[in-house]
Amino acid sequence: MIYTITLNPAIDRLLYLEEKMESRKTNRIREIAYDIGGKGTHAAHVMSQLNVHHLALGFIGDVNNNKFKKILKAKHIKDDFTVVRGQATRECYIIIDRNTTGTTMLTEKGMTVSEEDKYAFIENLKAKVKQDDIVLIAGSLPINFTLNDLRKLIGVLKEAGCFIACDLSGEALKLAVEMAVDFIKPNEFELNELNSTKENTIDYLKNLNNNIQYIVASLGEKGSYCVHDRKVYRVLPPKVKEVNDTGAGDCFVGAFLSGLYKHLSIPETLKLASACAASKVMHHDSSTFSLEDALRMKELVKITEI
Ligand code: TA6
Repeated sequence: MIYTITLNPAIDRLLYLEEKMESRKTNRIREIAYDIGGKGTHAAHVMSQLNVHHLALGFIGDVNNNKFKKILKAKHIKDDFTVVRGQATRECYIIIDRNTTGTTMLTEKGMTVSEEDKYAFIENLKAKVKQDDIVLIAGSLPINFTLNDLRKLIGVLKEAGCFIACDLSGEALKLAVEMAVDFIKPNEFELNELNSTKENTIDYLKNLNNNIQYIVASLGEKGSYCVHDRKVYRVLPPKVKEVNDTGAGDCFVGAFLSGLYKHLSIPETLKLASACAASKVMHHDSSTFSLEDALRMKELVKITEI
């Protein structure tokens, strides 16, 4: 089973503009749509498409529970979120213009979770997670969920003995590295922050691999590096027409963990993940990708060991 933990999920409000957004101008909205938001839920959607046994966990607010659950259902995501009373799941705004020169994301802070909410969430997790499971913690932390709470959460998973994957940033990512989780996916900016002594990137990743089994360093449309077993793989995605890159990294993580879960080889796992992410950027919303296209594009992904 793969559990995804999205501590601070969102409803993505997709704002399609007539033209490129500019300051000091009236930016007309052509169309509005909604999608599931939050990094773990996106990964869960990929797992559902790849027929991987999954369950989405985390916190959701009861104020707009129906709206959120409706989107989860449409995306075939099975869930057991801890419901936070009197709070609303945040909305994040994704701005997409007609000429698609990249999207702009505006994220709300999210809800406030109480000590009782955190307790209920941890107890639910303790009762579920077993040694053979993979658990992904992804995205930002809600208000009042501290680094100490994250330390406790990772500690509970360590005790269960499961595989721990983290798609986190900032101090939360540093903590995941310090606690030697099994998977991280820093982007270029996060990698620079981690590599504070500015060591050569490949050497730094190899050193990190002494404590962390799988590292994917994502470079956006330039692909990624993956380090596992002291081997470094350079991954070049197929060239596609990008319309919305939001959620592409989450899609990669969902497919990568699904590949591990299905015991695919590393090159096969990387091909699948890269092709799913490439398909994602060709779609307008934050989570949709075509499995059919991904399976076709898999063979166009270039992997070299360096
Ligand atoms: O990666 C895309 C996305 O999950 C969006 O759906 C959006 O809601 C946002 O990221 C949330 O990011 P955060 O880091 O605040 O959890």
